[in-house]
Amino acid sequence: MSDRTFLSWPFFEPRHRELAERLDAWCAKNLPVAHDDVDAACRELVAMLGRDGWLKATAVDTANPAPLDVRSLCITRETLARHDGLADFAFAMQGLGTGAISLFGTPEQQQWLAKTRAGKAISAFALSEPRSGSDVAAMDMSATRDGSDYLLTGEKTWISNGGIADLYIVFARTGEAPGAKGLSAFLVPADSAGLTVAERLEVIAPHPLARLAFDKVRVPASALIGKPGEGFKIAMSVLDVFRSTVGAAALGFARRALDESLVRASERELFGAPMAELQMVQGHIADMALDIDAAALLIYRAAWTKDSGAARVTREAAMAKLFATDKAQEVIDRAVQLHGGDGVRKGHIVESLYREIRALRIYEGASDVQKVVIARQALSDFRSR
Ligand code: COS
Repeated sequence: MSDRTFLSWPFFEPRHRELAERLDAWCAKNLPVAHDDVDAACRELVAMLGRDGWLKATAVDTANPAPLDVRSLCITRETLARHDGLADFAFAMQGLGTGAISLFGTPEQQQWLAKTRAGKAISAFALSEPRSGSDVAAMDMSATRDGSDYLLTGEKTWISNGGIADLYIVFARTGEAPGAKGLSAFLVPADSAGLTVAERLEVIAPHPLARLAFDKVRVPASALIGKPGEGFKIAMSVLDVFRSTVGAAALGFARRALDESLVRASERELFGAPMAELQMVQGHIADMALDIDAAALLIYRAAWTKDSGAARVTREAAMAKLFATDKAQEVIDRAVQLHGGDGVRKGHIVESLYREIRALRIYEGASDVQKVVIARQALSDFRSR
């Protein structure tokens, strides 16, 4: 059983504590699922999570609209990640993939949300391109007007759920202005003519990932999310909500690594006593526990700030993601060390955590980008004093 004391922190309401307990029990019963075929596993996970109501937090309920609750998103990701990284992935992408519709969609566009919240449609967020990852404003993909339609042409890559999604939120250059002010967001159904999976991408912790090609993909003007030229701000606003949740997933991986290490240190004998008696082992455990609590404080500070009505939490979310993902990598590395040979043995939970954590320091804004975001804000706050 993981440390649950953080749930009594003042960031939470009783409903969050109840969510954590109920979901943990559900996970213990239903996870992990087999990962041999990641596409099938993700489809199964989305269906299971939707059937049992866990996807409701990922998108707004159009019948009863309320802002996305970032604390619920974080608690859910942390809990799922602790049990099964692919379950966390399946949950998270339903939110990231529909975030632009939840925040800026028309009532017609928001009709998709009933399906994604029920696990009956899979969504994806298509921002990165072969020549534009961290530098979003450098994107090449174009959307040109053709009568009352738009034609989308170009490539998107590193698209999670690419190949299994039913809908893609696609960012493209509409050219109202150079750079960041000339991008727009579109809702593109996966069965649109001219949209193909150009390549499936294999990574160290397998999950559905693809490069997509758009060859004059025609969408009606009603597919435009927000106004022309608002795409960059839409993308950043979605990331403001979901970046803290990436930190929460990392926190779940780190907690699992600590839990496994506590068992190992207590049960494994070394030099005639349990490993836990050795001060060098205690040093690892202390650092792990400290990093986990510090990460949790930053994550739930960011989530609580957003839920309390802050218009932007760019700095808080960047800090939470940066610290939690970088520190989770260190925590998991310590867990590998404490597990000795077992820690690098294929199929061991600690070995899979070691592979799972790495991408979180890259996607949704690499650690380096988070530093840029934090520094820019600190400098701008200083200059406006
Ligand atoms: N919310 C709302 N608006 C935002 C915003 C946010 N979080 N961040 C920036 N903006 C606005 C800015 O205020 C600016 O508008 P004004 O000129 O009207 O003030 C505009 O957007 C451009 O911002 P900026 O000048 O900071 O843009 P840059 O091109 O310098 O990009 C970084 C900044 C690098 C921070 C951005 O491109 C980024 O986050 N990159 C990482 C992208 C990422 O996460 N990729 C992974 C894809 S998902 S796997």
